[in-house]
Amino acid sequence: MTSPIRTERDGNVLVIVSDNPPVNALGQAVRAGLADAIAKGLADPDIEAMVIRCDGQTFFAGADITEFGKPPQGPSLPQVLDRIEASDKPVVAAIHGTALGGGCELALACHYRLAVPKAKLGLPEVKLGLIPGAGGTQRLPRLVGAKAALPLVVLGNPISARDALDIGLLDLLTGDSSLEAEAIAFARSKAGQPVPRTSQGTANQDGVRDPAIFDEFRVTQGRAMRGLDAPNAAIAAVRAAAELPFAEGVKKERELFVGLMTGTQSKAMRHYFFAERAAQKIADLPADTPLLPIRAVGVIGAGTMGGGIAMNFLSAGIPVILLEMQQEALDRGTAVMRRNYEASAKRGRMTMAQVDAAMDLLTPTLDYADLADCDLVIEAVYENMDVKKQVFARLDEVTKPGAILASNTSYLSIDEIATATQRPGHVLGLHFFSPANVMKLLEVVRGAQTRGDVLATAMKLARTIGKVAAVSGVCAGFIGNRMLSKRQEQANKLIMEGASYWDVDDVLLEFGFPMGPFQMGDLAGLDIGWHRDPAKVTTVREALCAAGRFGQKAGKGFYDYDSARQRTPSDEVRAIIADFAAKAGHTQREVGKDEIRERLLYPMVNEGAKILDEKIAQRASDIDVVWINGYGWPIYTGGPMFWASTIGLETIVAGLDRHGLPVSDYLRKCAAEGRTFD
Ligand code: 3H9
Repeated sequence: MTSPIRTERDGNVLVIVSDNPPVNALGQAVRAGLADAIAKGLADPDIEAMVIRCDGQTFFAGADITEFGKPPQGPSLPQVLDRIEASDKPVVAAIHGTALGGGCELALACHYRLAVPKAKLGLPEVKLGLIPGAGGTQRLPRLVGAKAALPLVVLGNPISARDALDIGLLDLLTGDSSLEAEAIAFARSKAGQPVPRTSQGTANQDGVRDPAIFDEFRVTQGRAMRGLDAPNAAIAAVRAAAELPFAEGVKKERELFVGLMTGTQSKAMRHYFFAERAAQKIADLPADTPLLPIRAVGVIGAGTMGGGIAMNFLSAGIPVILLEMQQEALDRGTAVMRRNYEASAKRGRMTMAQVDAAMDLLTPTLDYADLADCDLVIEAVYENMDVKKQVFARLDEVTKPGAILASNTSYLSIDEIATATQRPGHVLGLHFFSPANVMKLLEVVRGAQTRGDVLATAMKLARTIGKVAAVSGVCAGFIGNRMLSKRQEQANKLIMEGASYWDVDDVLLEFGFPMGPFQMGDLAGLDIGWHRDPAKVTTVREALCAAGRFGQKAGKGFYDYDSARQRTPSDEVRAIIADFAAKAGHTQREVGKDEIRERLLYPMVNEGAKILDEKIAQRASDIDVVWINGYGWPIYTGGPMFWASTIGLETIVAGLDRHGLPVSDYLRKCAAEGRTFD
């Protein structure tokens, strides 16, 4: 087998090149090749300096994640990096693309680091439930200081080459196309000089002088770290870099790394990493399916949803024609969009010039004829089949042949909507989640007649606008809301049987969701869809509306809210629920948190199993992708289907049976066979 590492000579400089597509992951063959190449450079008396660079789209994007959990094969990454750093001939990292995880650690072990301006550097291991395990937590603070290292190691977000230069992680930015030549010249200029070794750097002393920075960071980043093990371990590792000599700090890092690697959180998060990528692949669609050009997008409806959807495209530089029925609604919608952009600018997420550039791409209109040249039109109007059909019939008339027509419906049949057109092959669902400009998930709903190129184009487009897409077949509520309805059904039943609604919310919060169903109702507004007749009360929700308890915006809903929007359970609501339960003939009883958790979550797994069995989802991991990105399911449990397999499908079946809840044949069969879903 040929090695992915080759060497090229440029006078007295040895250029070590990795060619390991797609992302130059540091698998065993790469590590062995690097170790050999360094040894070769050291042994050759004519070589005075070395450059490490990569072919293809990126510098090393990290350790090879597919090797995790398998028996380790030497040389290990820490060993290779120690050999690089120990070289007394200067070694220069020449970075393009993304130097991530082990790739960034490799760069840290080199004596100098150069990068093209578009490069990104980072230690994203926490996103895999890990911390850097090849000396990164010890070398980085010694190079850039503990304060600058903390966000990189603990939050895992990559930074631009320019920011990396500013904090001292890079030595030099090169021209876009002269990286290799400049790296060689740089290496040559350092030949014969003593090499700076990052492990001997002293910038970490800021953490010694001001040890409070670690606790302060933990407090300010508490929300981002909630429920996760890795970020706390990452803080401990960076702190060790301030407090311990290098060799002992590395030992501490390894201890923490190994502990995380063998834990369930990292297993779940690695599952998610591959799940997100698998979700992009459509089993019966060749990877080279031709894509349709999307140069202009139409959006119907300038309400919260339509406006949010439009912003995704504007932000990606794609012109949008936004259609409304009334001028006033159109003006209101566009004003809200501008306000949202300006709020992002205030938070430093974009510049005012970018706000203007995005808004300049928007054409508001009241005239369907203006949609004639759109390549894609997304409808975000009222959830009513007759209304949707009218809109689609109209769109079919006004748009050019071959334009894709999409519905943002969250429940309705795409197949039925498609019957209103002469182009059912060009109709599909694009289900965005609210707020549509923020939430990551895009459920792409494939109708019975949706064409392959239309589907492939939608999947590609999702990436262009920064969404994580998952494909769903047609059924009421698709993957996400179909499972949500089972949870909501149980939540409503539980409070009738005597569970307190705050316990229901708290169980989900404790599980790791950002909020529970009753908090969610309060946030969204309990009066959404309310008939507005206080005399007509048939549900708890209607009773709350009749009592003026519309949710957070009214200062009261299920909960009472103070001026800081802190919630307290309400006696009035407690009485309303008890009254309803009595009328419905329920004797209320104490319901423990275990029962609540099982009854909320197990029926979701059962519904997920049915969704798989009916082939509405292509694979179990797609369901995990939907729930993690669309509904706040905690990523560190891997999503509902992965979580179910970690606690055991037989446990789920036994729980459902115990609570007298339905169990699908498919779930029972999987459990009986002792297997997992995938
Ligand atoms: C680490 O380094 C631990 C060390 O500290 C300690 C060690 C001792 N390994 O994302 P894409 C595959 S932990 C194996 O679609 P993009 C990916 O599955 C690692 N495979 O491309 C996909 O395969 P397929 C820290 C990997 O252009 C294909 O490459 N590093 C790895 O949108 C293309 O990926 C990270 O966490 C890997 N490390 O984005 C970085 N990376 O085609 C993880 C990717 O079969 N990677 N693959 O589906 C990324 O963030 C993105 O892949 C990257 C490219 C930004 C690089």
